[in-house]
Amino acid sequence: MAQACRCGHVSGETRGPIDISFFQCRYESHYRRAPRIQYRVAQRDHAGGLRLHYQPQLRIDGSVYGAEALARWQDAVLGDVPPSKFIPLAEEYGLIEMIGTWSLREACQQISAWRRAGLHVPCVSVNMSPINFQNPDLAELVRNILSENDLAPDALMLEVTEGVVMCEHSTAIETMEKIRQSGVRLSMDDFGTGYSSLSRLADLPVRELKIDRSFMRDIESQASALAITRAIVRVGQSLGMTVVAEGVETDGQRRLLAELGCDVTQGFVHAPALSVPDFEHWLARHMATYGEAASADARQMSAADDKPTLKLVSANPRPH
Ligand SMILES: [Ca+2]
Repeated sequence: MAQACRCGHVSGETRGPIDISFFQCRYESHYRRAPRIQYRVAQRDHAGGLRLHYQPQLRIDGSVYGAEALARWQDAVLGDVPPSKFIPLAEEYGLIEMIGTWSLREACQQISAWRRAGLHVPCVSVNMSPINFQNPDLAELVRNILSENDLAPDALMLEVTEGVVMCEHSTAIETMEKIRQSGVRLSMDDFGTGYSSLSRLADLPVRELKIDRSFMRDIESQASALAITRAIVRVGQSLGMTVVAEGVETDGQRRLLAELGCDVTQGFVHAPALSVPDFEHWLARHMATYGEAASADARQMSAADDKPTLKLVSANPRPH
């Protein structure tokens, strides 16, 4: 059975289009009706296959911090296949490293295209598999992709999960260190549900901490969820990391996270993961609204500044 499951093949390099075909295993009940699962990892204008969608990440003041690139599989026969179904399957068939590399290249091409069009997305986060970090040449690959797209290293963030560092002296840690040295930042994804120790976290070259979405659900109603979230924010702050909360759905959750000192929020409260055209529309709308709000704030501050400052200066002249 295991042999039968490894009948996939990969043709071509990560620069698409790439056709990947593999046969359904009989025990995969999700796809029982499909005699063969076939998907194509293709360039953006190719029919079907993988696409990246982008979910906005906003700082607490409403300015754009970046976006997370999330893979979507739109299959000609099966329709939209959610990542919860195709990622475990891709892991099983040994395709997950290729999806990470493809996402990296696709995201960089997209950032570059946005910048050429005058849309500034400060940073895009790409989800990488622990398997990607077993590749000692990953740092060089990242450098080459950035250079091909004329991007500085701070345009990119690589998200890793706690599983990447299960072995103390693994290739993964050396790869992470090489990536840090190149100036590309690393983010610890889904933090709070795995088993990595805090001392290990402190040793890792990670600049961002993402609080697992599971804590958001109950943050307003359960003292334990709030306490864990507060603790994670403190850990991140103490280690000088940017703390990002994902899965934020309500304004109440967003306000609570702001009070806790969380730096960035991501979730339905702002927008779901959006296709490229939808993300561009969202960004244009947000920039217009945020720009207006920021100008109004500036006008208010300047009006408030004028009177009290003049009074203060005249009432309390300070010695030089
Ligand atoms: Ca992620």
